[in-house]
Parts: sequence; structure tokens; C-alpha cells
Amino acid sequence: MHVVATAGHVDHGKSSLVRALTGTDPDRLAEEKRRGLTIDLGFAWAQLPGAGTVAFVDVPGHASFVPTTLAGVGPVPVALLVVAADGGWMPQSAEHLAALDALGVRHGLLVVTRADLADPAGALAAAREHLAGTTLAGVPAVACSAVTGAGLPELRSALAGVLAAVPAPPADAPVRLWVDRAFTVRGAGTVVTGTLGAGTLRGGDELDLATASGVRRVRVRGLQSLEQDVARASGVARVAVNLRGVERGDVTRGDALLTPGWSVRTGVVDVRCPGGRADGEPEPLPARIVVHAGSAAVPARTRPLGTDGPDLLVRLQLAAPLPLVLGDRLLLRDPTRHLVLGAGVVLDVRPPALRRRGAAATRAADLHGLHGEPDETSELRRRRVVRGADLRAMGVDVRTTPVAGDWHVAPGLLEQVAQRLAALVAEHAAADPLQPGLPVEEARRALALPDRALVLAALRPPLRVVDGRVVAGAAAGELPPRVARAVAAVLDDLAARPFAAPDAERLRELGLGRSELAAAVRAGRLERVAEGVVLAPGALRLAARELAGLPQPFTASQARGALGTSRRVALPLLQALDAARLTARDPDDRRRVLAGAE
Ligand SMILES: Nc1nc2c(ncn2[C@@H]2O[C@H](COP(=O)(O)OP(=O)(O)OP(=O)(O)O)[C@@H](O)[C@H]2O)c(=O)[nH]1
Ligand SMILES: [Mg+2]
Repeated sequence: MHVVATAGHVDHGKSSLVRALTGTDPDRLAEEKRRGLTIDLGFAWAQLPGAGTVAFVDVPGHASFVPTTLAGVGPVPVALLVVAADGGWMPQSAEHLAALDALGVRHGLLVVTRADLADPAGALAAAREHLAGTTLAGVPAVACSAVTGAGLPELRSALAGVLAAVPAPPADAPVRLWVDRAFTVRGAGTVVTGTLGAGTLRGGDELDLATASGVRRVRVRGLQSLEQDVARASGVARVAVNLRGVERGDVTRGDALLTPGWSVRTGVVDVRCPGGRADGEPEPLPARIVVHAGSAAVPARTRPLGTDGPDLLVRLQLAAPLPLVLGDRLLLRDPTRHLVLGAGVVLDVRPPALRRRGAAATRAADLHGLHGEPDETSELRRRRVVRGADLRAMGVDVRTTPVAGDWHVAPGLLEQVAQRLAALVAEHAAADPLQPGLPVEEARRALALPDRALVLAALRPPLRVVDGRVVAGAAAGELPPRVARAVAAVLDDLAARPFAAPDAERLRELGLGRSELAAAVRAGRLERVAEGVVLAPGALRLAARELAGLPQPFTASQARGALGTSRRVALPLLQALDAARLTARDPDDRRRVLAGAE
């Protein structure tokens, strides 16, 4: 199927032309028929030899209805620009052409109609001049009369030729159906219609319905195309979608049905306005404009960021969020002057806030050279770290593998982070050699990473994580030389009398305070028995072996004698042995060595 939209000034014969081509009057409303004026979008279709089924979206030409016109034209890839032979080029001829140009519509026909009323040559020549320099420059032109039928065969064959050159969009592309009508069908519920530009819709599909108030998951209950029930429809197509569980009041023109996880519903976008403004003036955009995307129209504030060659780089603050992807072409318009300002090509759907002075200029520099192609490498470079799901939502084809979880990072970033992490760990150790390492969370913050998993992904030997802290593996057993010397002296003392733990005075003399002892214990150089009581590594097992030589059970003072130590050490040592399940204490306070302990 092909979908073609009309365009052109009021009363120039658009609806008459659609009726002449399809046999159906696209003006459905009583008021339209009474006033002889199109007020709302009209739909009609026919088989066209050489082109198959062609559906027409007929738009109003009156200046008051331009938003409706754009809602119809927005998602349609082919246009019939209609100019009356007896009317000539008129304001909405110009406004509609500027809109088609901004939207990048390249396929179409110039139709000079009402050719039975005046010589079409003048209107044709004028229109050709206006088309020059737009996306529709050089399209075929046909003169005809909807009343006499003259020129219609030529029009049909020219249209078939144009349609043959329109590339078929990918059927497996994500779906974004901009709603152009929503209504209730008795017994079926809410139905929305639109022009499906690409991708495939199926009965039963789950989709996201994006509206001004939010996004909700909906299910396709039934599908029609051109009033026929269908199981599936692929773009380009006119479709009517019956939605389960959606009230008529929940959905309106400008809302969109989306493949879940694709497109970012955003209120802020950075755009490139190619070639400055459509009217050729180099001046910046007005502060307040209206942004048209698909069938949606929302007011927006503009903030100039800078320029890139002849292009403006602009931030748009949308009054209501729109579901957008990178590369979308927005139509920018000044409704007060009936002026199409041009296109805004979406460069970023999640731009950073502009807080500091000069942030706009920095941002413009970041956007230099970007044209909206959703390129993974360039997105990764600018964003450093981003979730794969977010990239896909922006319209990026994600090909790199995540480095941790769903996190993708800029090329080379992980190596930089790994180096920086090594430096941080070294700095941390230098600042306090007795500290057990840099907490992972602290490292995450210092490295400005969004997830601890990324810190772990950047660990390179000899770094490793012990108890939630990053330590340099080789250094883990090392102590500062001063502490190492003091510990060696303690171990010397203990070599002769392994259970005569150094007393407070000896420890003070050696400069071994609480944190030094803790570091020595962590490094596996001393064994902690109690606060301030340390022995050589393996002392507990050694004690259990000594005590196994006593008649069982034994008293604390027998144990003290056997171990050759003081009460200060023996009592906590026995408790430590109990805790380690090397000994067990009887109710009478005597102990026995447990089997396996010796
Ligand atoms: N003689 C003659 N009259 C025509 C021709 N095409 C349209 N008309 C008449 O021109 C008037 C406007 O035609 P429409 O088809 O309603 O024009 P339109 O462009 O759809 O108008 P809007 O939708 O309101 O913008 C009607 O009275 C038509 O009968 C034609 O080829 N020859
Ligand atoms: Mg009409």
C-alpha cells in the first residue's frame, strides 16, 4: 500500500481531486459538505494501475486548520501539492510546501487542477519556481480538471511512476504510529487510526501508548486496514487499531503507539536546524514556537546553543513530552505568522542540563558535526557510560557488548578508569597505609560511575576486592616498614615463649597501636586473641595441641601453667579457643580439648 497526502491552499480542489481518483468524497462531516470546505482529515483509497492500493489523506487548506493539515501530512511520505489554475500560488501553497520541505518529503506530484477554468501554464510556472530549492524540486507536474476529467489519466500514470520510486520501509523496524483519530466503536471500544510509516502491527501486540500524561502498556485487540480486518499490517499503511482497556478519553490526536522500549518520551531535545531558517534569514528562532512531530503539535521554548556552519544548534523545551528518537525531523513553526521556520533534526533526546555559564557554547561544541544519525560509537563517546536499553530507546542499533550488566562504555574508557582506579587505590594507601583499601562505593563516586559493577569491571591485577574494598593484591600482605619491623620484634619475643603476648608497655614501646595491630592482623602477620592481645599466626592451634597433653578436663590455671603465660593472656586465649571450637567449657568451668583440635 502507498499513502499519499494532499496539500495546498483552501478551495484549490484537493478534496475534489481525491474524489475523482477514488470515487469517495473525503469530506465526511455534514459541516464540511455544507460549507464546501475541508475541516478535518479525510481518508479515501483506490486501486491505481501500476501502483496497487493507494490511500489518500486529504487535508484542509484553510489557514485556520494548519495544525490539522500538518497532523495529516506529518507521517506521510508522499504528497500531492495542489494548485488551482485559476487561483495560482497562494499563502497556504507556500506554507504547506515549506512544511513538506521541512519534513523532508521528497516524493510527490505537483497538480494544477481546475484547469478547465483557466490556462494552467501560469500557475504551473509559478509553482515550479517555488518548488525549486525544496525537497520537491523537479517532481512531475500534471494539469487536470476534477470536473471534466481531463488530465486524470496522465495524473494517475504520473502518480504510479512517483510511487514506484518510493522505497519500501523495513517491515521489522520499530513501530511508532502517530494517532490522527480516536473514536469509539460500539461493542469494540476505543479505536485509533494513523499512517503506519514503518514496521509491523499485529493483533495481540503489546505496545506503549505515549500520551501527554504518560506512557502505558496496551494490547491490540483488533486491527483494520482500509476497513478490512487484518491479522497484521506493515508500513506504509493506513491502520485502525482497536485497543483493549483504553477509554476514548485516554487517547487523542498526537499521541503515539510505540514498540515497547523504543523511543524516548522527552521534554527536552537538542536539534540542528539545517541551513538556518526556511525563509533564508540568518536570525535566530523566536523564543516561543510550535513543534510538530508526526501528528503531534506542542508549544516549545527555544534556546540557541550556537551554530555549526550555516546551521543553528538549538535546545527545545517542549510544553509536553514527545516520544522521539535520534534523527527525527521536527517541523518548527511560528503559528502567529503562519511561518514554517524549518526543520529541527533531533541530535539528542536526553541532553544534559545547561547549568553553568557558557554551558550552551560547550554543548554546541559537543554537537558539532552531528547530524542525527544514531551512531553507537559517537553516542558512547559523548555519554561515556550508558545503558544498552537507553541507547536502543534513542534509536541506536547497539552492537557493542556491555562491560557490566547492561552498561556500555565509550571506547577506551574502561582502560582509563582502570588506570585512574589504580592511582586512587595507591593514593588512598599512601594517605593511610594502615587502612584496609578503598571502599568500592568511594571508588565509584570518585570515578563518577553510575554503578559499582563498573568499578569491578575496571579492576585489573594486582587490584582486587576484599570485603568491599579495593586493595592492591601484592601490597595486601605488606605493612609499612616501621610496622613490619615492630611486628618482627613481637614475633621474635614470641618465638621463645609463644603464649607470652606482648603487654601494653611493650606494644607502646614498639609503636604498635590499635590500627597498626589491626593492619598486621589483616595482613596475616599476627593472630588476634583479644583487644590488645596478639600472638603469632597459628598460636590458637598450637595452644590446643599443648592443652591436649593435659589430663582432660583441665582448669584455667592448669592451662596457664601448661602454656607458660599469665592470666591476662590465658583467660582471653581460652575464650578464643572456645569460640574457635577448639575447646569446650564444662559447667564447672573446666575445659576439654575437642576431638580434631589437636
Ligand atoms: N471547475 C472546476 N471546479 C473544481 C475543480 N476542482 C474543484 N473544483 C471546485 O472547487 C471548489 C473547491 O474544491 P475542493 O475540492 O473542496 O477544494 P479543497 O482544496 O479540498 O478545499 P479545502 O479542503 O477547503 O482546502 C469546489 O466547489 C469544487 O467543486 C475542477 O477541476 N474544476
Ligand atoms: Mg478539501
